[in-house]
Amino acid sequence: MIPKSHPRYESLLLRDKMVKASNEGYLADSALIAHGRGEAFDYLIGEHTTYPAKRAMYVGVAALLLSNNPVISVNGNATALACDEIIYLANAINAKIEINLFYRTDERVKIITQLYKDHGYEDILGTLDDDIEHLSDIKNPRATASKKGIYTADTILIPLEDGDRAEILKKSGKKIITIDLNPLSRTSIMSDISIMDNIVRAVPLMTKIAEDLKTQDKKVLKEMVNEFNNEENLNESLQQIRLKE
Ligand code: PTJ
Repeated sequence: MIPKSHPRYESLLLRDKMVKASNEGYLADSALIAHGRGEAFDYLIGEHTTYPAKRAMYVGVAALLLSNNPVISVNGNATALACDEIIYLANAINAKIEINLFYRTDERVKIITQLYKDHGYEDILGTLDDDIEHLSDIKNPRATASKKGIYTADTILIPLEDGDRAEILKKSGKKIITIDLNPLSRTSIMSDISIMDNIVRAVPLMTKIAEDLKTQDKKVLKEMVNEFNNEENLNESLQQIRLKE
């Protein structure tokens, strides 16, 4: 039990969630290392949502609201940290949720499928009995996607995604939005819209933004997406780290 008065309370709570998920058997072996990398970047930006991250969230939500078949891709880490919040966001933007594991095993897929169902989300894709295809005919385990989900999606939100997979998605012509605390990662650089923030802060805020943007004229949303420059926004995100030196 972590006392609320602990100066690192929030961060320790997230560690606890990760350890619990690890014990439940649905995290990748390297999940805690990936989490640690995220923690380090979060520390450097002061563990708060920066202005460029917020701007990218608005544009990302606009792009998701404009798309015909939006999908939120979830892995072990994203599920451990924000399962309920991801379900709320999916409902708010009318997106599907697909299990998409870098280190895919039947056992992990089974546990994560059950977890989403236990949390009230029945229509989870990427399960063991789903119709799985290969993106752009790339016969590589990294290129698998559900026929109803990522395979036919036009816009995909990929929190905490590995670079190989982001590259394959990008090459297959999808619009990619990532949530990644590392603005230097291949995923952040390759994505169309990169949100440099912690998933636990970003997803709830994106749900609020969705409620706000839902009633906006589509023309306004299109302008927001067209005017956004990811490279510039990432450079601004990087400066948020330097400001802390
Ligand atoms: O569940 P699986 O098999 O799909 O595997 C998941 C991991 C995360 C282990 C896998 O995708 C992986 O190895 O990813 P990487 O290449 O380590 O990339 C993860 C990125 O997420 C890194 O750039 C981290 O900085 C970032 N990250 C970690 N924790 C958070 C985060 N970004 C936002 N919020 C976090 N809490």
